[in-house]
Amino acid sequence: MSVESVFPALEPLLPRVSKPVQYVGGELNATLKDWDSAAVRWCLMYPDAYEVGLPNQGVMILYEVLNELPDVLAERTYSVWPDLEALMREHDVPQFTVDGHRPVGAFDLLGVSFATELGYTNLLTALDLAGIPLHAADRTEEHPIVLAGGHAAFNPEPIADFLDAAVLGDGEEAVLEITDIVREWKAQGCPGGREEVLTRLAETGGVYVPRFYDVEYLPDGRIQRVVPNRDRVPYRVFKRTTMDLDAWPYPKQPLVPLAESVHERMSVEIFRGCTRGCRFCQAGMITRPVRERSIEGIGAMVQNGLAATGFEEVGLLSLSSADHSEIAEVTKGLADRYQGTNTGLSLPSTRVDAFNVDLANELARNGRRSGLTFAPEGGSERIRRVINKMVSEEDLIRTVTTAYANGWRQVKLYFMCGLPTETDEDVLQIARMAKEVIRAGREASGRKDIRCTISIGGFVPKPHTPFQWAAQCHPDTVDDRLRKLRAEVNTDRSLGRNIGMRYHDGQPSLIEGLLSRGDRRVGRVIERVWREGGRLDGWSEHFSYQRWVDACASELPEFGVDLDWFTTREREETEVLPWDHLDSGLDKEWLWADWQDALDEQEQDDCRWTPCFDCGVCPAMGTDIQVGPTGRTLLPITPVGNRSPVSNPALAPTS
Ligand code: B12
Ligand code: SF4
Repeated sequence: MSVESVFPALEPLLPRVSKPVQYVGGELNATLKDWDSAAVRWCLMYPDAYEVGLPNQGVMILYEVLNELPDVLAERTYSVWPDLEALMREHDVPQFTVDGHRPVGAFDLLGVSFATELGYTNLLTALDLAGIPLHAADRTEEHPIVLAGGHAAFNPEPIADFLDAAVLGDGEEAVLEITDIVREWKAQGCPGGREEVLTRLAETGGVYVPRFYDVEYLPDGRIQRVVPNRDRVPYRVFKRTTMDLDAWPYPKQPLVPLAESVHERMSVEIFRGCTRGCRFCQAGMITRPVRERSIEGIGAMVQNGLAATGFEEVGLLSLSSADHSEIAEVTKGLADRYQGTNTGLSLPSTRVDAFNVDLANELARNGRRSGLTFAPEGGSERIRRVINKMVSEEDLIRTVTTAYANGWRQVKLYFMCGLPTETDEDVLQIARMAKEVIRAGREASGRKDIRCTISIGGFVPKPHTPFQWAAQCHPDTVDDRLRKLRAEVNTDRSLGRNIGMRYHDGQPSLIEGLLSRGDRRVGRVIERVWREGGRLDGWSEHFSYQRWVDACASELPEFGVDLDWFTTREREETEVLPWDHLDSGLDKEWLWADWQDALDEQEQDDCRWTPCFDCGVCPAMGTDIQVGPTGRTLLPITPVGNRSPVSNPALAPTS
């Protein structure tokens, strides 16, 4: 049955809201397919405002992978701002897609990509506006299957009541399998209804259906066990891993935003996974093993993507881009190719290493030499041993000195506050380090106008990391340490005025901590916060700490737990964690041993260059690290103007 566009009802509202262009759709490379001829219809959502959501690579990839199937249609939706939400409620306009302005409630599946837990209340807004019951248990065959993915889906328990299913890990192949199952079930006339299609998904072992699992609690509030409550459902759900990135060169046709967005550039993911072993980093742990894209694959994606979009900047994206085994060849090859054009190339923040300054110099050949970003993460060598970020103060000074000597004027350093075992002294070291950086930089560059910005985030312990057992630091302690740090920066004005300091206060991190390590009981808190007006919690102007504290105080005592219990409480080895039945491949015993090593200030090597240390991922997932050097030829060195073909015909540009 055909579905009408809601645009005629939406259009008159747009002049009354801020940034209306974000709701219009029709971006370059957007796809709009015929509704009636599609066998399976996906709506993909990034649960934040358009300006944050549109550049999201995960959604872009899945959108394209799905739309390439002739009988499948995928459209996108983003969170609407509160001004439009109010008007939509007043005029009965449902949550809509930006592609066809079709009501989200009419799709077969609503796939939501969670990079951060602070998007949970946005899910509830979208469901409610779409007319989809908030609770999965209240939905019928009329409603879409609500499916979560992205990093936060590795512990979807806090939103378990609102989800029909969740997928752990890479989505490229998973969405195709899910599509096959839904297509077949629909073609058979939807036998057994919603229950049956969810069972078919669950029985693959790679789709988690929370309602098929019962959680039993101990009298003290801890979890006793999580067990499947029916046959055909596995005890543990495994994560998905896309092994050969060259076989998945997506997005081939990146979307170009209509309105201003957080990323005005094209990104090419040069590898996935990271085995550096930073103990705080959930992304590094859950995306193992490392899988590199080949030099030719990267070159073709850059060339095709630029041709398809007209972007003038390309970011080489990954969790630690300078670690690609052929990064020097990649950067030199690209810099040669785009020399003399308007194309800028960049790396995201990198490890502290002088080699990375060479890379940055290479990439900046074409243009501005503004700022470089490094991530030492901890202020003292002691705390860096705890978090397994092996950088000495000497390395740092040498690296930034090289940067300033090479004409870079601005260095940005990322740190965290509130790390396990941290003391005031560890944090104050950040100020001393920054001053040393300015001193050394002035000497190396012979200039006084250099800058160093220190950017500090509150540490949040995350599931599937060695710090999953750690007590989260209370926001009052974090704020107090940051105040002391500011005072320390300012003790010497001649240096302090060249140091910028950016930080967020500690309160949102505590709520992120609740949502990261929470269990199903936290769902009640999320719902209450949303009912009390909680919207767009990732935005400081909308976030209300008090609303979350009050909701915890109302909803949690009944279970004998509270906000502190979920956040500032250290867990014991034997405690059943809410995500233990969700298999990221990491061996829990290995994680515990690594947590003990952290407390003993013992470091762990990177298995890319040292023997496997048995974290468990490769045997559990049947995978292996995939790194070069491949010895394959470089990108053609001919500048783009001359357009020579790439050496691998399979990866040749499409235009
Ligand atoms: C670019 C980027 C940003 C950009 C752009 C965000 C955007 N719109 O995409 C900006 C600067 C805005 C940003 C902001 C933030 N980011 Co950020 N960001 C990244 C970065 C560098 C790349 C993300 C990416 O494109 N990955 C590649 C894509 C392909 O992977 P993916 O999105 O996970 O998608 C795959 C799967 O997850 C899955 N999948 C995803 N969605 C779905 C949905 C369904 C239904 C299914 C089936 C599958 C599926 O399929 C995809 C393909 O395989 C990552 C680090 C990294 N390399 O991953 C950090 C990262 C994702 N960000 C992170 C954080 C913490 C943030 C912030 C919260 C920081 C802050 N304190 O403000 C904000 C949150 C913004 C917001 N409100 O959402 C963390 C996430 C922490 C975690 N959970 O481990 C990461 C991992 C960095 C890190 N190491 O800490 N970020
Ligand atoms: S199993 Fe071994 S090789 Fe694979 S990611 Fe873990 S430590 Fe590295």
